[in-house]
Amino acid sequence: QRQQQQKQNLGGSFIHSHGTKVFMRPKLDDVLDAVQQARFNEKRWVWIEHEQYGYVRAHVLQDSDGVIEVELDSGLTTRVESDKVYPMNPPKFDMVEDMAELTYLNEPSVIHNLTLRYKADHVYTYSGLFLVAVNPYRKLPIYSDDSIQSYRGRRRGEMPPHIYAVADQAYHDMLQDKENQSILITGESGAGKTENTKIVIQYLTTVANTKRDNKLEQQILQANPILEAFGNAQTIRNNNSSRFGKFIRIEFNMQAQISGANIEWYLLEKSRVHQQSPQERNYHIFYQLLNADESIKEQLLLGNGRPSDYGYTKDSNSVIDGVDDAEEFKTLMKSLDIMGLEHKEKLDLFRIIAAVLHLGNLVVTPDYRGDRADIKDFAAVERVCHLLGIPAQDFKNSLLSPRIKAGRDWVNQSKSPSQVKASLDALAKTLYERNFASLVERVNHAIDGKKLSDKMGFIGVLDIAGFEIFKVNSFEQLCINYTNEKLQQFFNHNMFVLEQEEYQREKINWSYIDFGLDLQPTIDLIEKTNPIGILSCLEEECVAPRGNDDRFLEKLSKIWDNDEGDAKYKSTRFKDGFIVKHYAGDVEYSTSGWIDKNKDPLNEDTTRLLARSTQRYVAGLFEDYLNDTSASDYRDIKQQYHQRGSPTTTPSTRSSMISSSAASSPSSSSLTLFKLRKGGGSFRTVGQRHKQQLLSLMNTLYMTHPHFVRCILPNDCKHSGEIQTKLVLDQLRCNGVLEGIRICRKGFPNRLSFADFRKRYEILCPTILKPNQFIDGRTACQQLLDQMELEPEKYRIGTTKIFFKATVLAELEEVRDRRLGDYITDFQAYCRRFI
Ligand code: AD9
Ligand code: MG
Repeated sequence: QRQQQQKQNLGGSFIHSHGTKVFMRPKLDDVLDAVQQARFNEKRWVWIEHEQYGYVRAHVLQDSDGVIEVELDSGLTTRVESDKVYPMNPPKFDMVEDMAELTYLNEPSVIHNLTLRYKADHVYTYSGLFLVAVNPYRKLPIYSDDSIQSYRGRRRGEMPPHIYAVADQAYHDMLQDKENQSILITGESGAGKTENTKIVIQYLTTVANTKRDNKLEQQILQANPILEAFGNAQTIRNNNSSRFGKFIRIEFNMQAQISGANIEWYLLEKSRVHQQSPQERNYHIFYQLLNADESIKEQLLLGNGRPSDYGYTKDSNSVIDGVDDAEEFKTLMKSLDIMGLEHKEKLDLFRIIAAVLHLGNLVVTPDYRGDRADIKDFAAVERVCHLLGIPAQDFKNSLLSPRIKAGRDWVNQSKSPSQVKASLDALAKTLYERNFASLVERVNHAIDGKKLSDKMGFIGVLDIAGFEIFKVNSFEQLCINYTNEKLQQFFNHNMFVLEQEEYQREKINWSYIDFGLDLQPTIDLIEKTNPIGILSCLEEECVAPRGNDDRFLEKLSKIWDNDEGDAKYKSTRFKDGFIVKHYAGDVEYSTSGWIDKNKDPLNEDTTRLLARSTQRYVAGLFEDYLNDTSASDYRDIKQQYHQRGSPTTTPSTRSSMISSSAASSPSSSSLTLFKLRKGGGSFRTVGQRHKQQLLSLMNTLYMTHPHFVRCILPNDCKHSGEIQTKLVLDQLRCNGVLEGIRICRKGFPNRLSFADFRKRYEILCPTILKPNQFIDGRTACQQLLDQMELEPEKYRIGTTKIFFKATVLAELEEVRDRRLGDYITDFQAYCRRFI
């Protein structure tokens, strides 16, 4: 069927080696298609917008003065404005594998094609430079070993679109160009990013297997169930939703075998540890551990506890349909074994999980005076402290009346019950995140491979949440949307800027297109330091005495809210937040709680205890607090601001900053800024850490040859076979696919050097180029192209290369293959004469 498609794209004919067109003997399918085409030609078919279905088919009855009268398939006639009517592609384009080939490239045609393909279980479709992957929501028989083998070393277009084809292309490009590769997989929650990431890794570990010893490959594959146990959770949209982003780098040696791997993680959703929305769950590991063997549970003081017995799990779903947490725990243990973790190491990981569960069960009540907090059940405190290896009474004191430095003196500050509860939750979140960080570090240690000198390069796979627009958007959404803005800019940079630079270098006839997708102003608004952008402004407010959410917002709108038409910032109607114009749409952010979210305040008295824990693992998690004073945190951050030359808060002494912040808000008295473990040593807030990590990711990506995969959620009910048009269109707009197709078709995406072109396609015109005759490359290629009767708009000849419009090379390849086939047949016939 695919071949037929290509034939049809050539208008049913082929260009023969001598440049003449030859018609094939018609087959039944071709005849049927011709009939279908003839029927299509009888009327002028169009798509029109529809409230419920997005778009519906219709044909034009009358067209006058900008208003068109159409008849729908249902027989209904209606009048529509001409700009709401979209031309339909002829039926031969149905199910086309690369949407860049569509004659009419409009939204209804794209969605029509994706829907047809999806219903026929073709979940992968190319779209110019993207691979679009629609979640099938069922197991398809396209991921077998045989399937992997059939994609090995094959050209794009030779096999149906597949994530294997992308993985193979990356592998091939790495070997051929000796260049690092990246595969960027984005999409909404539940769209299939993580599944496709796993499939890429499955492919690479299969094709680049060392055979002798596949322990490393096994470990790389097992990293995933481990990360999923600790980093994934059931959400309304996805029963196995990744609550963090990741970049997995697979390293290769000069023999093209896997020599190691590395995982980088981003933005773990910590708030889930202490609160979940209805119908969602906490991280899988909590439920898995509570379904573990009794012996492990005994050691962790969990007895025969169930999810309903613990504060942090009792309000969530205790089971997921079709998932057996006990089995999952066994799988996790096996994966940890393969990773080489010893019993003690495993127990330490679970120790933190159990401690978090116990922390959630500490009941904070008012003491006899009514305003101060108390924890009556000392045995419960002892359980937490036994697991964490810290003295129970000191821990209790650190929670109820932490020692803080006010000026030169240390004083004890009493806390209210809600403040203590908040610091317990904060501690649970930090314990969980640090445990996760340590786990990834441990996994990296196992899969790091030997530091070989014969490194060929790496293929990095990025699995990160796509653009988010919710009813209420907060700091977390800003971080993820900022990430996507940068990734989209990366795409634009690659596809448009580099592309056009190359055209210029090659002096081909091309007028520069302003694609109107300059994302820099929005990125500046978020990350700039002068004028101070959103993240830096937040940072300043976090360091400032009496810094708070309102003042942050006020400052921000003073700088950025202006009446300029192209402004990317706007205040909200009720002045309770701001609106950012992202490339994917306007997003309204509510700024309540941002200072706390960014500072991630921790009770410092407690962290100092933890840093001195008798449990080495626990002490290791908090070692950065060992010789800590909050004052140095403040000083560090202030210094960073001075160095960057951005506006700072009014200079004040260290002690006054501490005492005034102590007086201002309950949590900031015991405030400690989040610090990156073993990550360069400097102290950072959540925003700063993310900005830094993103910078490093972008630097890595800019040094790679990227491949883009866009995952699409077909419907919001996890059904296979059902496409909700509007939902899908929204995603195609947000993820740049629609814009990408438009731009790809305008340019000349395929290119070959004169020498390569001549070598490869000389066979098509053997009569022109005589073996020993000198013709310069450009002239030779021009002659070849003239002989092929290729229409001039399909290519451009540069100074060293020829550029082709999408699909042209595919046509030439097919003709070449056929020509080669003819030669072989002739040669065989010739040989037979001698037998
Ligand atoms: V999230 O942002 O982490 O919440 P993802 O990662 O985009 O999300 P995920 O890969 O976890 O989504 O896919 C969601 C579910 O869809 C999976 O658990 C599978 O049940 C289902 N899925 C996704 N892709 C495939 C596939 N290629 N084949 C079969 C799939 N099922
Ligand atoms: Mg995921």
